[in-house]
Amino acid sequence: MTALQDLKYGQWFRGADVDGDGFITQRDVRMMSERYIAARGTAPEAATARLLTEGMDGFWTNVLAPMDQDGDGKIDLREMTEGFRRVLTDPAQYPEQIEPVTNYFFDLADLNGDGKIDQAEFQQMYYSVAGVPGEDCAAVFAALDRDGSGALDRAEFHQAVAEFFYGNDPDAPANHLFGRVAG
Ligand SMILES: [Ca+2]
Ligand SMILES: [Ca+2]
Ligand SMILES: [Ca+2]
Repeated sequence: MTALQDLKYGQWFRGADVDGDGFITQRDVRMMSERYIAARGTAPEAATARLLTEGMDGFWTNVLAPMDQDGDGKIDLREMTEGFRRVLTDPAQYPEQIEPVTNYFFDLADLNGDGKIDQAEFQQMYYSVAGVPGEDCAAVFAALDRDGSGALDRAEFHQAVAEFFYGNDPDAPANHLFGRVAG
């Protein structure tokens, strides 16, 4: 596997370690859900909020928790990198592994509910939740919006997330989806 994937996974790890203790735990995953929901201003009991929380819990149980090699209940950077490399080998698995969570996230990020994520919506979610700087967001958004329509539809968004997790193209704009990576 490649250095590029290590860089991408490392960037994702920094965002996912919400409390900054150097590990991803179930608590981080819960806090991530809460932040997305708070950024959206959605009531936690609303359907989209509940679905995201359940989806993220499932992502923890099915994808992250099995990476905990030493069984301490925490995923460190090495465990996560090795786990992603082991598990995320086949883009054909995207519909089972990542698509459900991405769908909930899309619904939450689509603030005005028009089925598309425009630049302001994109920027708000990434800045307020993952701390991705606004200028990175603007550049990534422009590159992902290939037809220049000013918005990402659901298919474009899935394509970007799939490229981030499975792709190996150093020039793919989706590499920077969770903050700029070097190289
Ligand atoms: Ca943590
Ligand atoms: Ca561990
Ligand atoms: Ca929208």
